[in-house]
Amino acid sequence: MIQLYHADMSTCAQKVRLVLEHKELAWNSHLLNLRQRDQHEPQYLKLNPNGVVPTLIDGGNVIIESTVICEYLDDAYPEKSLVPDAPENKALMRQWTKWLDEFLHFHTGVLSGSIAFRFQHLARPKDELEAYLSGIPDLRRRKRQRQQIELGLEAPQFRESILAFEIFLEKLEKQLKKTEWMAGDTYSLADIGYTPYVTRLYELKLENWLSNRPEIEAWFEKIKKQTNYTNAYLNWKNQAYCDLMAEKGLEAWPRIERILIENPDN
Ligand SMILES: N[C@@H](CCC(=O)N[C@@H](CS)C(=O)NCC(=O)O)C(=O)O
Repeated sequence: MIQLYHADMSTCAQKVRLVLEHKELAWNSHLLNLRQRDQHEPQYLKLNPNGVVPTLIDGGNVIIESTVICEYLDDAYPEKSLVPDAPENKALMRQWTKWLDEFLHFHTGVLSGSIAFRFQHLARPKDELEAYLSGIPDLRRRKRQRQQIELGLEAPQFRESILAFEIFLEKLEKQLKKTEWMAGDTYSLADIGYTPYVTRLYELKLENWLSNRPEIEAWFEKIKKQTNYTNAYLNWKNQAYCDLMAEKGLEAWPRIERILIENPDN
């Protein structure tokens, strides 16, 4: 049976669970606690040297990188395909998922970390925090984590990440004016990829950001109605994380609004 190493609130793990549940595949859960540093355990690093979730094992094959895992699942289990037939829509889907990996995922990490998750890290003893930081294999990620934990909304990349999210929302609204789903007229890996990232805005109670974006709101209503959203997201929701995100996100909104208003492109 398929084995998935994942975490309840990880956006990348949510993507993979959305695919597994859409395809109604049976899978075994190996739930990691990222705050307890399960992802840095030597046994896990043998599977995923980057020290991140998710990791999928299927028939002895170890697959890492959430976008690659999603594509793998669609190739290996083609029923209820999530890849559009038309080559141009397939290309559009891949442009979206590539942009997610190269751009938006990083900025979402800054947003969630600087606004909310830093408080989980600050609550632990200093030596535990240092052990966590020095266990992060990727040095760029390690530096970013330290800055967002120590500086929060004052972290140098916070403003840039807000503006990056604004670019994303503009781009998505524009796309959804043209097509029913993100990569054409069918639900695809692009919609699945971005579902956790739009969900994150609601978790952080930043939905005001969407108030002039009716296409995204309508798209998200359709997303929430799919059974995989219940099975892959709602059923795995960590209430303590959501409470923290809601509280800290509401506090951060005036600051975010100011950044958006001051944005020279506005
Ligand atoms: N490019 C990787 C990124 C994975 C990633 O960033 N995972 C995060 C959770 S969304 C993680 O495991 N973080 C570990 C940590 O916080 O130490 C993928 O798409 O699988």
